[in-house]
Amino acid sequence: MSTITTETTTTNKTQFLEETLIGLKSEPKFMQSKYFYDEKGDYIFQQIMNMEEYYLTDAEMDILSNQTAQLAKVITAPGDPFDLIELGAGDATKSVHLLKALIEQKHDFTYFPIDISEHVIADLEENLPLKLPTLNLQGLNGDYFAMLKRATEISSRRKVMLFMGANIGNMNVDEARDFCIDLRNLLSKGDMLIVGFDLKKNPQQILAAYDDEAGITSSFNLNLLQRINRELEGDFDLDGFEHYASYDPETGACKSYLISLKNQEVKIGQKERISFAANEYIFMEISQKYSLKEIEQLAKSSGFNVLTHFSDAKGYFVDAVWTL
Ligand code: AVI
Repeated sequence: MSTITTETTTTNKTQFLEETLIGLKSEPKFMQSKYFYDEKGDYIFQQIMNMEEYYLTDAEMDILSNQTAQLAKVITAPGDPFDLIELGAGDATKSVHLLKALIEQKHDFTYFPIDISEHVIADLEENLPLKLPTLNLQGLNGDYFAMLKRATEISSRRKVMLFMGANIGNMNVDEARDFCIDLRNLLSKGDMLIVGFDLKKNPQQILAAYDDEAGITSSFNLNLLQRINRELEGDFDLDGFEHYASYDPETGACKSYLISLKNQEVKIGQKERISFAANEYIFMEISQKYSLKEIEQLAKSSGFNVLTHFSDAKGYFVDAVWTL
């Protein structure tokens, strides 16, 4: 039997409006990539993950589907019940391999998927029990840290945290270190953290993943302007902005922007007006790439010990296993 409970804290409209205005009134302008994921954004992101150019999904799937037994061995101990908490669970297509292996090996664990998207948690609750009827599942919808704290209140068992899909790349290196320190502060000795990192590689290959020919990534970015139009009474002219992606092989920072194609003024809500000069940019997202050495430095600087890492056959991606 699966036990399903959802804790819902809806990211409200007021916060979306406030954070949008802070970003658009800043110089240079920016938006927060967490707002990409409304229902349409979730759908476009699924399309991105299926794109030929977006190698990340296949690479991590290769690790999860071919090295599950080894991974399960590293994170478990006989007779030691634990909680498996996944930050940004998405549709769990990758983690389902691990869940299956852990169930088959008869480990006593509860799976807590945490996601900021209501749709994602609702879908998981509907679909996971169909695939894994004996899974103990408790979906948590909301902010990562609030929900992680909630999970630690619900259960005091050893924690194994999953933060896969290169989600850590959507923070710059300093933010990633602070984020890992905050995680460490909520964890205890013996707990583990598994983090997915996209590795530095041929710059053309990285750039193509974020600037695809069919324009799917472009529509992913532009959807945030549409979301503002839909939810915050905005009047962005989508033809007035163009997607631009860049990759710096030195720093490993892959960045995406929307460029204003003309001088224009955009209304948001009843009283806000934002001016854009021709060629002015809005910084939309970072997708940071790492070397193995940089991953180790990140673990150490945030107080974790490196246990091991799993890499895909092509050497594109790494799931690093850290402990306290
Ligand atoms: C969710 N995240 C890891 C994706 C990435 O690769 O940075 C988001 C994304 N943005 C554009 N394409 C994919």
